[in-house]
Amino acid sequence: MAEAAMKKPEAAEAQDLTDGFHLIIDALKLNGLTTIYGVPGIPITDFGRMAQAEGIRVLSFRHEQNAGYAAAIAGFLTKKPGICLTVSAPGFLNGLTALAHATTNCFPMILISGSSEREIVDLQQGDYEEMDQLAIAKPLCKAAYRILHAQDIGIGVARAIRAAVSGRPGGVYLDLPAKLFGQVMDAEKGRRSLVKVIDAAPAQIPAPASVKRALDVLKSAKKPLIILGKGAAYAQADDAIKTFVEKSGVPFLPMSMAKGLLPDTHEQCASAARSFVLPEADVVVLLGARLNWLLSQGKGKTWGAASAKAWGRQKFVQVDISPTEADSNVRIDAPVVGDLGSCVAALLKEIGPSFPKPPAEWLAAVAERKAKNVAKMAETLAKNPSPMSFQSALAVVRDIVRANPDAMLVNEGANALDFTRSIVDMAKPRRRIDVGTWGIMGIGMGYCVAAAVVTGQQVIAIEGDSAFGFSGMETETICRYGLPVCIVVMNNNGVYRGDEKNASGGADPSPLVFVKDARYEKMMEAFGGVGVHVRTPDELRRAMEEAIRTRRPTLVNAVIDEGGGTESGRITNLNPTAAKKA
Ligand code: ADP
Ligand code: TPW
Ligand code: MG
Repeated sequence: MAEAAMKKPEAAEAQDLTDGFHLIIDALKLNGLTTIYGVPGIPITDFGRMAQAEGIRVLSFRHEQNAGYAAAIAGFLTKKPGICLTVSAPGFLNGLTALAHATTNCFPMILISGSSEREIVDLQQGDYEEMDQLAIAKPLCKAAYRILHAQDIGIGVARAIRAAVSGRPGGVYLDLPAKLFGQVMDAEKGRRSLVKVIDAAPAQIPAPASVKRALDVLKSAKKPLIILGKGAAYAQADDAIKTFVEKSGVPFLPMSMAKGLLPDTHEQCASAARSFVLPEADVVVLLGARLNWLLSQGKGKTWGAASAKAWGRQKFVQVDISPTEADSNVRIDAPVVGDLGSCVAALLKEIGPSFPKPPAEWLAAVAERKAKNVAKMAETLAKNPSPMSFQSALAVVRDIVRANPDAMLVNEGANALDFTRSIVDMAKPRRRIDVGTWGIMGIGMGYCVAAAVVTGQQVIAIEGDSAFGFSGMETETICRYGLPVCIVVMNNNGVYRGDEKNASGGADPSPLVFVKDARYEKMMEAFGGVGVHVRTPDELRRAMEEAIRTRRPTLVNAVIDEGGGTESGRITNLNPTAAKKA
């Protein structure tokens, strides 16, 4: 782009004009949205350049999906919508998976996409990258808007921000046709048309009666349990949540991205006794967690019921910002609707000093089960098999994370995910980010970039070798921006395991296995980062410590026993079974 184009149009100097490009940039900056994750191209190339020139951090990715995942998790970490910027049609579609992911996970995000000429698109006359993007985005996000006129940019951006962060957060699509960018208007009028959003996510105070009802239900419990979900992590009400859990004395179970809200080593943490407390509990308090598949829909054997569809005996208290979440799967005896911070504050106000602690027998039973399982795990972790097992490698990661409690932990894969979640303790809130509600593969490198950019902290990514492959090209992005990311590829030669054979006896490998002994570390070396190939826990420890000491982009290719994993990790049961095996 010519130098001159970086400035406002020449005529603008004389007449003080502005244009669509600058109004969008100004609208974002006015609302504190100063980072964009995207991929350039028609019609947003100049927009990206100008945004960078105007002080916005513009991070370019190698694929829009990864930029989108970065924006989604930036939304989770900051409570502000993460911004993803894409080109029309194919770029938009590449970003759309991430927008849907953000919506499903209740993360605030705005996908801003350039689009082609409306009049040509609408008559289907075959424009460059023609697609009715607004219509396609609508069912996959919380709200979708299009801005046609420069004077509407202020309002359009404000609407997108409010839709993303208010109530239950989610993904918003903002469609910007190519023609909008060049539209010119009087600069002063333009300035006045911009909107600084006031109180984008207003506090939602729960009804006092609902708070009282919740505490009455909790008081009646003989075996209470608190489940912390990522909605509680998102709320950034860490102190209030900790105080509530500790005052109540109730054992708690963190969902994976709520790990660290209270330390996993907290004496009330019941993670190591999960399969005991879920069926045994009689009252369960859900704080920002849905009774979806991750909690067996609140019913079935997991909850001590006789059959898969039957309800257990539990009573549920559910604290959630969404008024329609309650009763989605089983009866909720005490719904408390509001933002988590306000709800927990209200619960704390009511709870008083004389609130009864849970019966000692319950606490003792949980503690006993915990101790038994922890001892069993310690035995496994102490082994040093060759090749490394997931457990012997993750024992190292556990130590490194313990020594670096502020580091961000990104995690995806199947066995690589499940073992990490159960072995690696988190000490602080919002340090663990993972596959989320869909169990999606591919979030890895996008999350690494955003985590490093948003927090400035060291990032450690524990990646299945398959999982890593979905976004592996972004190692270049990590090197380009010099981010302190240490990726550990748990290399077991395939999806779930690497020892499977082609059942037909043919020459093709099984659909689940990859090239044997692939040297993933060379990908990082290709872009100037550090690559290390490790076969033992000691080598892994040294490589990770060095990565953290130097803060250099590092990929550690950790050779793991290719027969050590199980199908789908912990969720083997979700695979349909054939009457006749292949
Ligand atoms: P997890 O996967 O950790 O169990 P879910 O994503 O299933 O968590 O549930 C998160 C829940 O948190 C959603 O129902 C969402 O409406 C809720 N939530 C999100 N933000 C807030 C908030 N600020 N206050 C209260 N609830 C929230
Ligand atoms: C977008 C299905 C779930 S887990 C997984 C796949 C392909 C990879 C497991 O292998 P990996 O881990 O990462 O090597 P490990 O340790 O067990 O060997 N496409 C998307 N999302 C999902 N969840 C899948 C496919 C899947
Ligand atoms: Mg694998």
